[in-house]
Amino acid sequence: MMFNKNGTILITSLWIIAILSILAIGIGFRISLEARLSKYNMDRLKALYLAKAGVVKSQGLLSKDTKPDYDSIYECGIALSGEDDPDKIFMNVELSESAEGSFSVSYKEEDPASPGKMLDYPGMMDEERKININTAPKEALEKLPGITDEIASSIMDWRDTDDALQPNGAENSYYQSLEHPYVCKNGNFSAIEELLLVRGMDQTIFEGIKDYITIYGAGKFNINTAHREVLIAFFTAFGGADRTLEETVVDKITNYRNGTDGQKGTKDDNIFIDTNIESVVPGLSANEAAIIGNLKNYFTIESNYFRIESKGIIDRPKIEKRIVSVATKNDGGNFELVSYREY
Ligand SMILES: [Ca+2]
Ligand SMILES: [Ca+2]
Repeated sequence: MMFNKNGTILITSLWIIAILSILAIGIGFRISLEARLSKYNMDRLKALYLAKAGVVKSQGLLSKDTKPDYDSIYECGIALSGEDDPDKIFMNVELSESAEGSFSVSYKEEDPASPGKMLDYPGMMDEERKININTAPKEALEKLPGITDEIASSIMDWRDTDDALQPNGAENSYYQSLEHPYVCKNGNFSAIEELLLVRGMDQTIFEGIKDYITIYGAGKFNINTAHREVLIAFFTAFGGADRTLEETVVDKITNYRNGTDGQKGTKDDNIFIDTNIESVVPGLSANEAAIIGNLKNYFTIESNYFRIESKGIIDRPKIEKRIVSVATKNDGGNFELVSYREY
């Protein structure tokens, strides 16, 4: 009887040990999962703060710019001297020797030499290389790819404060008559995506122009940085009557800007340091110089709004956080953010 009783106790004990072991393994697995999850969350947080470091560094460089009178694609918002190089200043920056990650401030733009191919440009992007949809005259807006007279007029009605229709425009009466009615803004665009609310605009047209438009800036484009599409829009709107001639002028300007290597945004780029560019651009005919003269009210050589696209990267495992922000000078002379988004 004793033997049988002991046997029962043994079997019961074995069962208890087995059940406890299964529980222990389960708890152990859960703890390691939580540890891994919290490392992932920590790394994401570190990546975000690395990206923030990129924004803060860029803001600091903007505030220290010793050449604020003009900005180019290569020296965008910063002053370079000697062996300074935007690549070293902005790319793969580590905060310490033992850093587990880095940040990079750069933006992607199409390579003008091979359409469709995107290049990564180190540093900040000025907003004055684009057309400001809050201030641009209708004549320039309607020269953008895909923008009809009707859309350009509707943009004007969207942003003007009155309810008076432009010819071919659209005011509140139109937007209220839609199946899902909404109010005409009668004020400035708060984001470029707001264009999609304007009569006639659609996603396809928007995709075609989104890289050339902005809501920032005093209204003038920067002749040192402006996209070819922006130059073409203004030159064909105000240059004269001869489209071929205007395209030739634009090519002569961008060729001169690109410098001897023919690449935009490189060290040998030529910079316009005043608006009398017709006396600097080589090979202009009298007619072509006159076209530039007609444009004088629409361009400048400096920029005041800078887009900072900063990526924080943790190396292993690879985790990336991105911040897109826009900075401009405040009354105290420092650059503050007017837009900020984390991705
Ligand atoms: Ca209006
Ligand atoms: Ca160049």
